[in-house]
Amino acid sequence: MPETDPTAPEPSSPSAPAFSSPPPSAPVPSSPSAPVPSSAPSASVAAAPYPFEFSLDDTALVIIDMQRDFVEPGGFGESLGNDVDQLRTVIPVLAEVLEKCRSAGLLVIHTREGHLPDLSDCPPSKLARGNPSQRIGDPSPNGRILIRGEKGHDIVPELYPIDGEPVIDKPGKGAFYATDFGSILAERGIRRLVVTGVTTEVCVHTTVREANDRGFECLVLSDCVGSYFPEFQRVGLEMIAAQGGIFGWTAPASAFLSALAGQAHTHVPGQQPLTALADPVRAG
Ligand code: TIU
Repeated sequence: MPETDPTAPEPSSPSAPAFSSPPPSAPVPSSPSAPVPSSAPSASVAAAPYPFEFSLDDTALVIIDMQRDFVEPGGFGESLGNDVDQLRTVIPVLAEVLEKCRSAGLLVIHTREGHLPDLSDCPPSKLARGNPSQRIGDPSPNGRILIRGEKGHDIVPELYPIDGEPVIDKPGKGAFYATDFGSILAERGIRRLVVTGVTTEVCVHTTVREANDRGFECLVLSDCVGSYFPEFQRVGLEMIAAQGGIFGWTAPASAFLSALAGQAHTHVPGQQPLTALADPVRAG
């Protein structure tokens, strides 16, 4: 990549208007969307570094960016030089987790990384970063890369959202930045997140770190998150649970599903139907 002069004006796409970052938020209260402790958790997952406890009514399954642009050839992931097959291995395991969570009445939230067609929400630095073979907004077999409304931007069919499941469209790597993810969690009394999706060291990590700082407890399912790099997958998971769970917990899907199965048997559907709370929300 050619040397760049840091004092030179930002390169810009001819059709892209000036990037406008979201307005600075009002002074941050001590904890803007801080989860309020509810009743004692009723389920326990065998996790690292110690058991992760949760209840059906205070926990959401979060599926991060399982979009064609990351897991299919010709999209954003491949344009960055990655082998997308590495990520597809999570799909069948995650599909099972999704089905069991839906059956148990757990809130399910999906995210998608992407940008407005005019790229006004895409920082020029993100557009230029990495000197990719194709840039965000360029044409691809699945439409314009990482642009909302295009086929490549959408979620893979195996994990497609159903009515009532919020879909958070985010311009960044983290799910909280410039979205209403935090307010949706607060409205629904969610304080724990079971986190899945791609990629482990980028959007999963960023979201878990953002959530951790906001007071949420995160369990990352180790075989439901994927990286283009096996080493990053291993180390990325270790980082989360290190230092006594500095960012959260990790466990395989099987451990979470065992705990969920115990809950599903004791849960009385209809008493507090979560689906009634889950109005269709297409955030963003
Ligand atoms: N490049 C990479 O590993 N990931 C991303 O750009 N986005 C997400 O992780 N979703």
